[in-house]
Amino acid sequence: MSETTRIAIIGVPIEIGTSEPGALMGPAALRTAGLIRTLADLGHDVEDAGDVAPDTSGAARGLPAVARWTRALSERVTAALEGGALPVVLGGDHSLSLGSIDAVLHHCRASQKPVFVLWLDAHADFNTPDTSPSGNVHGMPLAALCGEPGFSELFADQDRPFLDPTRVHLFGLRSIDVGERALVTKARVAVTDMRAIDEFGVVAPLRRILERVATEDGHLHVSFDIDFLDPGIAPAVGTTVPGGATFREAHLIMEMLHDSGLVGSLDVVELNPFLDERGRSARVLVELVASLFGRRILDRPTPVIEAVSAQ
Ligand code: 6HN
Ligand code: MN
Ligand code: MN
Ligand code: MN
Repeated sequence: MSETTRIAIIGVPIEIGTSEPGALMGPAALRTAGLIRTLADLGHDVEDAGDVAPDTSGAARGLPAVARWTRALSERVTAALEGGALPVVLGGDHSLSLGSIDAVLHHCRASQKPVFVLWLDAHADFNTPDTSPSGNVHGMPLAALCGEPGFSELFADQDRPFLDPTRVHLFGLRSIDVGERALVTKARVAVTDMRAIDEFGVVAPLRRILERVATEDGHLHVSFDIDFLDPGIAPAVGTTVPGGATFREAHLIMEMLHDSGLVGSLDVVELNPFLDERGRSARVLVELVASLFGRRILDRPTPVIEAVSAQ
C-alpha cells in the first residue's frame, strides 16, 4: 500500500478566464464523481477546504478580476503547503494556476527548492495580452508566471518570484498560437508535443523529466488540463483539440508520477460539466487522480516497472 499523504482539496469555481461558461461547476462535478471519497479510500488523509470565493465586485472580468482569484487562491495554497499538506486544486479554468503556482513559488523560495511544472495540456497557455488572439486569460498563465510583460495587475507583491521557463515542461501540446509559439521558443520552455509522444510514447520523455526533478531535488507541480485528453474520452471542455492522450497514456503518466514520489502539488482544470455526457469526463478525471495518488492493480509496482527501473 502506498504511504498516507495529507491532501488539501481546494475548489476554484472560476470561469472568467475563458469565453465558454460552465467551468465554475467543475469542482462540484469532481466532488460529485467521488474524488474525495476515492482519495480517502486509498488511505490518504483528505481535507476538503471548500471553494475559494473572492470578492470580485467592481471587477467582473479581465485581469483585475482574475487578480482577485489569484491572490485568494495563492493564500489558500500557501496555507496548505505550510501546513504540510499536498494541495489539489480543482478548477475552474486554467487561469487559476496563476494562484496555485504563485503559492508554490513563494513556498519554495523560502526553502530554496527549484520549482518544476509539468503542464499536461493541448495548449501552451503562454500568451500575453499582446499575443492572445482571444483575450482569454486561461491562455496566458504560464507567460505571466514566467515574467513576460503585461501582467502587472495580477500579483500582490512587487518582488514576486518568477517561474524559470526552462523548468516548465509542456506535455501533449498540439495547438499553439503564432505569437505564443515565438515566446515559448525564445523562453526555451521544454516541450514534449504530440508529435514526440507519437514517436516515442509517454514513458521515455516523462522519465527524463522526473529524473531531472529528482536530481535537482525540486518541487514538481502538475497542472492537468482536461483537454490534454482526447475529446473522445473527455468531451467536457470548451477547448477540445483532436488527437489527445488516450486513457492508457494518461493513466500510465499518473502511475509514473505516483511512483516517482515527486509531485508536490496538483491542479485539475478546465472541466466544464455543462458539456459533459452523463458525468463521464468527471469520472475519468477521478480515475486518473486516483492513479496519481497510488491506486494500482496489484498491491506492488508492476513487474514491468520493476524490471525497467532496475536497469
Ligand atoms: N487552456 N491558445 C488559445 C487562447 O485563447 O489563448 C486557447 C487557450 C486554451 C486555454 O487550455 O487552458
Ligand atoms: Mn490549459
Ligand atoms: Mn488546454
Ligand atoms: Mn506574494
